[in-house]
Amino acid sequence: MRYAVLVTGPAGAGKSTFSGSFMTHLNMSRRTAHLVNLDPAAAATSFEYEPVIDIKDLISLEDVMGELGYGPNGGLVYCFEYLLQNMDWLEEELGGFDEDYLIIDCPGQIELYTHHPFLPTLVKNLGRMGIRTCAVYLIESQFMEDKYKFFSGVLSAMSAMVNLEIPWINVMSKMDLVTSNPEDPSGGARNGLRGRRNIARYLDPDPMLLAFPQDERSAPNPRFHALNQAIVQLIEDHPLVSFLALDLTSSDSLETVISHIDYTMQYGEDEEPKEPHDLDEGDFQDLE
Ligand SMILES: Nc1nc2c(ncn2[C@@H]2O[C@H](COP(=O)(O)OP(=O)(O)O)[C@@H](O)[C@H]2O)c(=O)[nH]1
Ligand SMILES: *[C@@H]1O[C@H](CO)[C@@H](O)[C@H](O)[C@H]1NC(C)=O
Ligand SMILES: [Mg+2]
Repeated sequence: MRYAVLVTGPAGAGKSTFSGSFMTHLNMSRRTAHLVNLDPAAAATSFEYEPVIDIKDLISLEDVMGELGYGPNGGLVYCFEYLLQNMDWLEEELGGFDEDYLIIDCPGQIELYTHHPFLPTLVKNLGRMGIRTCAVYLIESQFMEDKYKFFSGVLSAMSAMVNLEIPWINVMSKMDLVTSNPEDPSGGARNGLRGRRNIARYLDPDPMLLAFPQDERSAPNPRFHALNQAIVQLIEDHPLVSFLALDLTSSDSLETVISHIDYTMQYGEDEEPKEPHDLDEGDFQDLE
């Protein structure tokens, strides 16, 4: 069985950093993993590991901008169209990996997650090739500083989820920025988060965060009241969007996220079924 994890989310969410830590963790668990880069704009320096497949070998944003005179946004769209038309290139490249685990570092263009056919087509192709796929959607912890920003992040995650019919895990990345100091009596207040309880309300979103503003300054324009109510209702009706906290400075945190990914993809189920609470206890060896 082959496995692929799509590492998705907006630009700067920490996708490439997480992909690298993920690679290291799998290697230390003696599991063979390969990095695939699908971001035509990725800087070579953003990779801790050399990608085995790199979209830049097919087309790079730099070339598109230089030779075809596109700006950065149009250039990216051109790159994705080009990859869509050359899916056989990707299929051929992916064909070389048996029994392996592929970590696919995706681009951060938000259009890709809302209405572009690129990811759905990719997922369909992976499925056809018999590769078991799941997606991880990262948003960074700074999104929790402002509840409106946070809800825009939740909505982008939801819209990505409904576009791709594969198992899905939402991750709140860069948690080291809000929980770095356990002694911090403000419990993250400096980040606009009034205490740990509030962090929990964001990770498992409480729609009332949006419904009842806590202070005047952040009160929404009354014109948006109906829209906010509709969003609150949506999140209550579809309690799909909760986040796993990812703090890369803690190996426990990384292990927890990876065990959820393994469980979601039923990694190693052919060997022995596993319950997620077993995984949380940290016995990963049994999965090999
Ligand atoms: N503090 C902190 N910074 C991070 C973390 N992950 C990534 N970053 C930083 O966030 C920026 C964007 O990360 P990158 O992985 O390139 O994001 P991508 O655009 O989603 O691939 C870089 O400057 C990283 O060093 C994290 O877990 N904690
Ligand atoms: C882990 O990484 C080392 C060094 O790059 C490599 O030699 C080894 O084969 C890797 N292990 C696995 C299981 O891929
Ligand atoms: Mg990146």
